Amino acid sequence: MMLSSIKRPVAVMAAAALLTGALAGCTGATSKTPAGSGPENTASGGAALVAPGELDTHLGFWSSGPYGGVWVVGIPSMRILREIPVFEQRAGYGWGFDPESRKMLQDTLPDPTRASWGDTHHPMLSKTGGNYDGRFLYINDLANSRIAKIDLKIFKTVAIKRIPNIQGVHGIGVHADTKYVFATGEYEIPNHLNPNANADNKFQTAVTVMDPDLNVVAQVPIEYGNTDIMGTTHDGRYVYTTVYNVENGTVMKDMVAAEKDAILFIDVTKVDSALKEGKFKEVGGIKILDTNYPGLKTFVPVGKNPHGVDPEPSGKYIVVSGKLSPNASVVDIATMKVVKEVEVGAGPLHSSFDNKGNVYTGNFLDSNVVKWNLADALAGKPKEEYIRDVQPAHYSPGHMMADGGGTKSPGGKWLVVPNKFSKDRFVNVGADYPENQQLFDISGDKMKLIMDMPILPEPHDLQIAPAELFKDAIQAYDATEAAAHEHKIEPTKDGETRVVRDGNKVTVYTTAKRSEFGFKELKLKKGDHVTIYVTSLEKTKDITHGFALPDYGINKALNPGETIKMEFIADKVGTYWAYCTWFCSALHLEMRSRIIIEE
Ligand code: K7E
Ligand code: CUA
Ligand code: CA
Repeated sequence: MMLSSIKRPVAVMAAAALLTGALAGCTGATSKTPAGSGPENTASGGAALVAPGELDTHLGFWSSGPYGGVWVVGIPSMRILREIPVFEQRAGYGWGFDPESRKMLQDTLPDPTRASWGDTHHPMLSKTGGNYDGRFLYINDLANSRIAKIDLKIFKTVAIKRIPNIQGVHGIGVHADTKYVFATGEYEIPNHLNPNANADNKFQTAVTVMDPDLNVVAQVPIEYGNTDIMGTTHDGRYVYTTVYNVENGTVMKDMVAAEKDAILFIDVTKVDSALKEGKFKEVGGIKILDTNYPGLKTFVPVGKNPHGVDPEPSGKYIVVSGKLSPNASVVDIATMKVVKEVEVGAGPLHSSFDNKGNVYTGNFLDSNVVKWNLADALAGKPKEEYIRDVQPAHYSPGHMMADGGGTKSPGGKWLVVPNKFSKDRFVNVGADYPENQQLFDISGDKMKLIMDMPILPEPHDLQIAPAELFKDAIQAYDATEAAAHEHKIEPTKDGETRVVRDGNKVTVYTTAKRSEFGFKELKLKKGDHVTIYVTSLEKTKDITHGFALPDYGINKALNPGETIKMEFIADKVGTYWAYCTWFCSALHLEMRSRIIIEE
């Protein structure tokens, strides 16, 4: 092995070289290296390489489809850095095993006794002035009509809400200054809103307006059979959504019957004034806006069954992907009219943007990415001119996302294409194929494929922002702060374990450090209601402990300085070991304490 010539992880090199094919032959200078390429030979002239010990320049936040959470991926290495569990239990982080997160999951299910799962489609970063501000990430759960908020200071889910009066939260939108978060309802529920709320009683779904903490501010009833993908304008004025079922069909044949469907614009300033003027009825505590309020809703006819709606950086236009037509429709926001039908290929689903006026549209049927110039297309130039490049995708892309793609200021460097199929791109692992996501360098005239990366089903959609934006994310909690603020308890000092008994209510305040818990043995009585607070005394970053009491369904990761809270009812007599679940030192296995429950 010519190790000296290898400046990046071997697997990555090999993958890139095999898959791009072209890489190996670029210079031919290192033909004996199996990967065939040093950094200088990559499509991007080396900038794509992230050698061991080097850090990624961007972070991507992936929705994971029916995996129910968020993956955080380094770009350009495409290394998975962590998962943020959202709608499903995750033992690794102890998500859904402590009372707080379990409550968040179960209280938002139609039936709290069922296992919680989610179908996450659209992660949306919070914004200030139409650009990502790195504070929060919002994500939908199509399956259980939920939406969640992730705090990017701690990379954890901090709120999950179930949205009333709709079925299937699909598209979500974040206001340009994160004043509101919006959500669509994918599936119709005829007359689901209280008949008294609206005279004509024909509403099928609603667009929901929430505050940044996901409390419902208002709902706008929609008379058509769905609201689908969502976006917001960079000036904060409008939220808009595709409506592919103006037919109110209940079977596919009927949903594609009409020649035209629509984009619905909702004027956010009219939401505010309608609320102010009391133009709403309260139904079950939710303010249902007067749907006839002047200027609140505008339906713009577009080609049948539209899908993606993406705002280009200047803020003037929205690019609507045709799905059934070979066109992307350009909608002028000021006039709310389709000003151009741009032929892009078969089955366009979503588009993203660079900082040079180009649009990247993914065609599901053609299985490619088409780079086209918006100004040239608007000027009516021929297809050969406005289309700047076409690259195959492997295979059949859905979403695509460039860095900063949905904002006023795209970066113009990276494009990630999450594909729906991988077919022959990876070694056979049975009937379930991995999905394939691809990284393109889009900084040059032509898109350059940098990497294929297999991933679990499924990489649905993502947001990409500079890693710099998250530099203030905490690496260790302040133990005193965390105990006092998160749980409102007195912080527990080293060497101290307090057991406070009040009848059969027992509260234990204890600690964790390498490699022992503060208590060596805990004696409880059968029937005790036990609350245990564990404060990590660690100050060193990356030293995580865990606290698991499997017989009582308890398992939670404990970051440096963090305080966690666990509850259980000691209903089984016996001896049970609480143990540390994160490998923390050579004596990690010794990090366990006995809990004895007596009659
Ligand atoms: Cu984002 Cu797939 Cu939910 Cu388009 S939808 S692909
Ligand atoms: Cu603490 Cu392992
Ligand atoms: Ca339709």
